[in-house]
Parts: sequence; C-alpha cells; structure tokens
Amino acid sequence: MPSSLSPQVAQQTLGLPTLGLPSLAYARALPADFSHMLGVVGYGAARPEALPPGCPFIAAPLAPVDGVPAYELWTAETAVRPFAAGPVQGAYSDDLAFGCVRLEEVPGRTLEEVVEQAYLAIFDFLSGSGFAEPIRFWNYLTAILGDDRGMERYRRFNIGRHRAYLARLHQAVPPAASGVGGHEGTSAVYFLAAREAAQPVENPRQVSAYEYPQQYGPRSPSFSRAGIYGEALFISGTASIVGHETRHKGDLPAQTEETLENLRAVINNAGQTAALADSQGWALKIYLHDPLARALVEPALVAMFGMAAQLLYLHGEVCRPDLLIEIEAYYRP
Ligand code: 3EB
Repeated sequence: MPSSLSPQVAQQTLGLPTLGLPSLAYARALPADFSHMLGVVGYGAARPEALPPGCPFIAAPLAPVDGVPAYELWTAETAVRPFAAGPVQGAYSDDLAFGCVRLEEVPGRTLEEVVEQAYLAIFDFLSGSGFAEPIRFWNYLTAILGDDRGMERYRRFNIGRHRAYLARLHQAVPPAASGVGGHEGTSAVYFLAAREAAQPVENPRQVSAYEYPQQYGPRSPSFSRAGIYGEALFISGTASIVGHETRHKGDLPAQTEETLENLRAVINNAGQTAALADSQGWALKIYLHDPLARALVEPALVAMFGMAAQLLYLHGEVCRPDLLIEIEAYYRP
C-alpha cells in the first residue's frame, strides 16, 4: 500500500472491504438481541438483570440530568464473543473490540498507580484480543477536581495514563478520549479498539492537549481532538478552550457557543463538514456542571446537529473548575 494514501483512500482505491463500523444508541431501555452487542454503559444504572452474562457492562459514575437511567449501546455489524483479560471485561466482533475496567481505589495505592495499572491491563487486553489499536477512550473519574495530598485528582490521573502510554502505546499521538468527573459510584474507563488505528485529527483553534503547558499539571492530558476510523468520526470531549485557555468563565451560553465553534473546527479539519447535514448520523453526550441547565444549551445543539441527532445530557464535572460544559460526539453515515 503506498504510504502516501490514507487508509480510507487506499481501501477505496484498491477495492478492499470497508471497515465494519460500530453503531451507537443512547437508550432508556435495553434491546432484545445482544448477539452483536460490543458493550453497554449505564448512566445512573446498575448492571441490568436482563443482560446476558457475557455482555460487557460498566456503570459510569454519572447520571442523566433528568435522573432517569440511560444506557449507551455499542453494536457491531457482526456477531460478538466475550473476552476478558485480568480486570478488563470486553467483547469483540470481526472488526472491533470493546472493553471496560473499574478503577478500584484502595488504601495504600495512589490514584496514578491505579490508573497506570488499569491502562496496562487494557494494553494486555488489546494484545491478547488481537485488536491492537485503541481508537477511543472514555475516562470517568469521581471527585475529578478534588485534592489528593496536594495535587488535583485529574492531574494524578494524567500522570498514570501518561506512564502507561509511554510504556505500551505505539501510536505516534494518543487516540481520542473523554475525561469527565462523576458524582457517584466508582471511577471507570472504557474503550473501543480495532485492528488499525484511527487517523488523529487536531483542532486548529486549540493547542493539542498532549502539548498543554505544565500549568495544567506535570503531565499533559494524552488525547487527540478526534479520530477518523473508516467513515466514522470520534470527537473527544470538547470544551470552551481556545489555545489552551478557558474562555467565558461562568457564562454557560457563551461557553456553549465556543464549544460548538470548536466542534465545527474539528469537523472541518476532519474533512467532514458535509456530515452536519446528516443529522441522524450523530450521537452526542453533553456533560453539564448544572443538571438544570439543559434548556439553556439544547437549542444551539439542535440548530447545529439537527432534530435527529441523539443527545444524552449527563450531570458531569468538567476537568477544569471554570468549565461548565463539555460535549463529545460520534458520527457514522
Ligand atoms: C480539554 O480540552 C478538556 O483527559 O482525556 C477533554 C477530553 C478533556 C479528554 C482527557 C480531557 C480529556 O482539555 C478536557
């Protein structure tokens, strides 16, 4: 394969089969058929009795703003098999793997150790499953802004993730990710992986997070702003940050507009501007500091992504104290 061609272009040119893409649904109830279910994430929800034993499930430590339990459902185009490696539970299809792990914080282990061990276990899962390339991570941390012996917990998280990436991540830049705080339960990480890496995409309006200056912590947050996987686009948690600085402190409507500008810039930079006309291809999670603020942000979101986009509003804590909203997105045609 000529190295100058992107993976998608090369596939089309050479007539190779296209990549099987994951489907994403945010739902209040579970489906009847789990044969293609890569994994289920619960928001304000414990593992449902109806879930078959092999189906991966992780309870995120955050709930929908309306308090009604919700599920995030990742489905593959082909049938799945369960796969576990140490503490990491998952499943894989022909093209994709899903995995999840709880961050069990026990006395005597620092948060950075717990995070590093969890990520090392994830890399063991990846090498054992044959899906070597992580394409998207979600990190939900309880008390994300809390102090732990003189250092913010999110900064300790970044140290642990950075150590594991240094040891095991072979991609030139880290994959797309979200890092958000929750208000209940146990911190959790889940991910999607594939046989080939996503193409990283940055935001020209923002400094790459992995190049943030040290004022945000001794180790930068390791994530790229988005990843292109086949025809799908994974957009990381996106907030009211320009350059590397917070904009519009305390002003939720202005932060929402800035966040949408950042999303627009990432989508443009990914060459996916036309996707904005395909409302039903979009699924977004909106993390709100104030669970009552949904009505303030919804009109702008619907104006940009259309009536058919799936929108899940969660009561989350953004990883900087002055940020009131963060938005992530998944698109597939
Ligand atoms: C930012 O742009 C906002 O630590 O994995 C967004 C997405 C953020 C992912 C992470 C953090 C992370 O820096 C915060």
